[in-house]
Amino acid sequence: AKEPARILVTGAAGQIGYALVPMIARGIMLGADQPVILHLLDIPPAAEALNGVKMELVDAAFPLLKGVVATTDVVEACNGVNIAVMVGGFPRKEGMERKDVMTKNVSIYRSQASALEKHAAPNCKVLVVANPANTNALILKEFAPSIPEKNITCLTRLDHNRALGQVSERLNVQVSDVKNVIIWGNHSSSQYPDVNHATVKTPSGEKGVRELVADDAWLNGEFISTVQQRGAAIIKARKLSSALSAASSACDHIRDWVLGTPEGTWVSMGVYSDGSYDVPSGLIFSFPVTCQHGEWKIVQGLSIDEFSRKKLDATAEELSEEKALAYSCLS
Ligand code: NAX
Repeated sequence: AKEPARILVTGAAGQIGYALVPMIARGIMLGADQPVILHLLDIPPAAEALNGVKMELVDAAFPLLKGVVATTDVVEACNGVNIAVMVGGFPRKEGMERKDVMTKNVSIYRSQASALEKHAAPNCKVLVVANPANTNALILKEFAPSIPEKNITCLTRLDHNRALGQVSERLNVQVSDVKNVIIWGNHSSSQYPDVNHATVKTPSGEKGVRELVADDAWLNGEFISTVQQRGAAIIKARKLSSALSAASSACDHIRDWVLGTPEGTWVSMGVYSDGSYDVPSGLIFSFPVTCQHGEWKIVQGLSIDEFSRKKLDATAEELSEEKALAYSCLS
């Protein structure tokens, strides 16, 4: 039998946490043969609710779940973890300046970076979900210099999955037959959902999404804005932000990273830019990646047309500005 993997979920008393922890405990993140020990962190005002989540995890009697550490102590939470899913953060409230929200999150991610660096298991893989996700991940990277930069990522898989979903609805095909969309850049409305290399499995072989949709105006317009604005549409409908889809895509992100992407398929992950596709290095930027043996690699050599170039540059520009803002918040 495998040794249990220790998985940290921060913000575990929140709504994504509530959807995510049972998925992990059922083996959706790491597979049905991988026992897990959950480390749940939240802040003192949420301690009672966090304990309630722990009670429900016990009540669910998950066979793979070998233990639950529920705590408000960041050191205890980080101790020995193999995977860290960072969902906790300070939300933007009405009337708050961007800079004030950034200051709060920079300080959270700075201190959690140090705790992870000192107490997590060697080679711990980190996924930042909390917004601003790319920049929180960048701060975490900067303040955990001994964690390899390739181990620090942010979630854009939800946007990727949303793009697959939109193509599948439009073409009336199974979502599992659509692949290789790309989310470039920031997990914000400046992200660029790109279908230029995406394909659909059909009875007569793989066909390009552009060819099948045969409506460039839709693909270059409404499709992009629907994916970019999907989070806002969910809030409008549910009066709460995306939770089950966010949790599910966080599982997808880690599963593919650890267990590998299928041959011929890539996924989108926010990773530390090495300058590929002329994206400035030193940003956490969403790229198409393949994963093997627990490591991601940016897919190289894809053609970038002029329309795409502009969109990539715009989202990179926004991330550079966010990075500068984050640095200006460091006291
Ligand atoms: P909730 O407000 O329901 O939960 C957040 C939890 O974090 C709360 O329980 C809070 O007490 C806790 N928390 C706050 N500060 C903390 C700290 N310093 N340490 C540990 N826990 C802390 O938000 P929820 O809907 O669960 O969303 C969580 C985050 O995910 C938000 O930042 C949200 O913007 C972000 N999202 C990111 C997405 C992505 O694709 N990257 C999509 C979904 C989501 O909007």
